[in-house]
Amino acid sequence: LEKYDFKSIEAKWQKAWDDKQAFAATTDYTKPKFYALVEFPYPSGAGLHVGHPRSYTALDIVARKRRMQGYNVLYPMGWDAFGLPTENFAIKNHVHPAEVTKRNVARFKSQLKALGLSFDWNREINTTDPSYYKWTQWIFLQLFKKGLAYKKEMAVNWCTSCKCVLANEEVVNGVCERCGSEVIRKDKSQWMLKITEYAQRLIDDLDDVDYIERVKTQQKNWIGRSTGAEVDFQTTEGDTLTVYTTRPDTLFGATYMVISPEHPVIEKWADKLGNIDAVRAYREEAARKSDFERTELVKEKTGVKLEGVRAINPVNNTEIPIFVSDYVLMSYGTGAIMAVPAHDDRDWDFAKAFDLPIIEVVKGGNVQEAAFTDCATGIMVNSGFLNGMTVEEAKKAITEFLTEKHVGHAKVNYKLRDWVFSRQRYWGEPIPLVKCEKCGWVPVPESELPLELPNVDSYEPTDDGESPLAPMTDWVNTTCPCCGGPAKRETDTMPQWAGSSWYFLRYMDPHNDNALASKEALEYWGPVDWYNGGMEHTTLHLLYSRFWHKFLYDIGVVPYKEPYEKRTSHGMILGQNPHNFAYLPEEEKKKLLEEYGSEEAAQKHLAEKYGEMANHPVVKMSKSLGNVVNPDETIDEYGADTMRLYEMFIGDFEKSAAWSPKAIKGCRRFVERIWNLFDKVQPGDEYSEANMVAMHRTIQKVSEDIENLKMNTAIAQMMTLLNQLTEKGVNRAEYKTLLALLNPFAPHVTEELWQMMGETDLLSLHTWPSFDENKTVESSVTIAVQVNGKVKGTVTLPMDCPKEQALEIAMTDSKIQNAINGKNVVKSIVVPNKIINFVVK
Ligand code: ANZ
Ligand code: ZN
Repeated sequence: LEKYDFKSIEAKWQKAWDDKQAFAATTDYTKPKFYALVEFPYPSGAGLHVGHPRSYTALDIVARKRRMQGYNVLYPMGWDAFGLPTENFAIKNHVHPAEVTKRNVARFKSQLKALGLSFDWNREINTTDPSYYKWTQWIFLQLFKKGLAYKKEMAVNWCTSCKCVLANEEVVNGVCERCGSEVIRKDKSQWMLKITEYAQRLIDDLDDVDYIERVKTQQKNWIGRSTGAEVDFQTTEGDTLTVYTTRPDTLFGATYMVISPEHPVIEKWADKLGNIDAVRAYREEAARKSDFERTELVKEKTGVKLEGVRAINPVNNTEIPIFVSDYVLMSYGTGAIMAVPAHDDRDWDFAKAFDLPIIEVVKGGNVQEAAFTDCATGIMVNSGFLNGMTVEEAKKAITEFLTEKHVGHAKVNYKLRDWVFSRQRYWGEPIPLVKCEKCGWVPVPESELPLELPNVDSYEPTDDGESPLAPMTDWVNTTCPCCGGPAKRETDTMPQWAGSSWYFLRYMDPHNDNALASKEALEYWGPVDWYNGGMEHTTLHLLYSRFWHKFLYDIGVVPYKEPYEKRTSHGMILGQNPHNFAYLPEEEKKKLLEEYGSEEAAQKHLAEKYGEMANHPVVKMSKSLGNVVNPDETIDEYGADTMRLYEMFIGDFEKSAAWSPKAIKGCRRFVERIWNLFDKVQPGDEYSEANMVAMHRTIQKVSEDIENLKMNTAIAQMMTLLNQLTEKGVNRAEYKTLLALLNPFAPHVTEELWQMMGETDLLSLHTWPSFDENKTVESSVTIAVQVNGKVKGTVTLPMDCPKEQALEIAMTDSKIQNAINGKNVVKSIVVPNKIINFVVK
């Protein structure tokens, strides 16, 4: 046997698969299909991260298994390549973003190929390709034509450094998700997509798909459906102010009202307010804060009372003061609330700060000490006709009362906001609309799509926040497709999320010029059977793409309501923290122990030196910590098969796990032991009696574990089998089955050994091994038989043999008969599958 030379083996089989088009999905639409999908990467300048292959390898294993099971498998890959980092790199280095993208894609592609992933590269797509974004633009135009894209002047999140509008989801803890700079509010006219129109269906249809539970929960919480009532409050000015409340039952406890600083009624009442200047000043201050800051629970409550106007509580006609405060957002509900300090934390804080009355309306707490919010099962008090009712009863009764009196009605609200769909940046899909003075916004004719991005000299956004396309007057000035008059092109581009909102459809028919995909392809391949991706996309990409897909379903483009049948999610791969005691070099550890006496004291010192983060043994990989693992180096040193095995063996798939340079060596030894076993293989076309159960059990376990993404326990089972075959001997049938089971995990070395066994077909396309449930357990067991506590012989019984039968068989054994020797059996004890004891006198 030659030495295991992974480099030549891996190169050889990657080429063979390519040459034979082994992983190309066919257009034979009569075969059963399987569509496996992983999130296509953003081709960043950093290249592949060791986190990427975790998801890609897991579904590669599923895809490979399905091929071996006879399915027509689609497992595609592409590039989500528009976006800020590329553009920022282009600005800094004066290269065209398209050029940067090309380089990054080439690097990513060679890295993915080196991993032996069974992607169908014939179907590679790139969102920045005009032949691709032609259809992204086409979908946008359909949304526009159905009234689901609209332009709106609104306060948006503005990143002071990127000079760019950000979606709410791109603002994390008040700073820009990408660059960490401060985010402020700014009024801008934006294209918006009405995802809110689909809010209820996006919740309801989760019942029809097989997503892991935490994905469903996160989507539901993000959409944030709440039920309550809208209540009209008369004011002493004559205007009514409508509030949204989830607790109409607490109406008798409303002791003041709060409106958002942006509420339009303020300017309407400007002349009548005694303190309009103070109110305006407060509004300006609020404008500088993000929604996150404004609604933070712990924040000190601020506000201004409107002088000269009061509201009237419709249940008891009491006059209550109206405040302006930034904790009420204009973008939710009606932008006005009835404040019930006894039962709401923020209202309670505010009431304490402004010395306002707190009236208990649900019994059970001490509302002068703290808001009693956990009161769903309480009984109403101080509430007129609601007294004595439960909260649930009171909600119903008050809503009926308000409806009858025409001062309110039941109302459902959603937290979900419409999707801010324009960016003032260059590297994105141009929005295919023109503005005509006479006709308004007019779509670019579909025959003129794609509307290509023009070349510009500078990609930098302008200081006033306009897109870099805005100064390109040649391109901007055009004629109206409607009336032929002068018109201007929209210069904003689409956000990064656009291209990924439908990419899974394009893979089904990637070269189609006449449609985003043919009806037959959509019908056959859809929906995606299994989609794996990161939890961080749950409320962004995953929700956006469900929305687009539902829209495409509504206009008859796709035949299914939901894009993905099944969704799973992987945990992150983390790095070891070089500032944590556990991962210091040994001499360093020794030195610190001597100096500080104990490990705890040494760790305390490390935390003082490097900050609190030093206390976490595993952390996100980062350049600054120097713990980034380079996949190229790992493949170079150990080979792709070992890398793949390690990525799967690292821990439970859905949990985060730390990369360990030591543990990867164990996977490499496993591959070498499989290799070395080749020399020991004996002839034999059937499993030997000695290995029968182990073989069937392993096939069963590996088959089932793959379906549950329990790749680590599948590998452990194959390791156990390898031990047994090494010990008890291995024949040809057994070795071949082991190679087939291992093939999806370590495809190169198993192809090579398969060929060395004299097989001529590709193992990757060979049949997946089958098992017999009955043979997965030992069928018989040999146990000791005692007479009066002394072992007198053994019997072989069927597994789990019933007691009566076990005794009968034991009694027929001549040694036992001799031992009993005609005496009386006074008692017989059977411990199933273990031992039999006869007590005789
Ligand atoms: C009275 C009340 C009493 C409330 C009580 C709560 C508890 P969710 O569940 O998130 O929908 N609210 C309404 N509009 C708001 C806005 N624009 N900005 C800030 N807060 C607003 O929350 C709805 C509750 O949040 C509403 O019910 C309202 O306060 C507040 F014991 O009304 B509640
Ligand atoms: Zn016109």
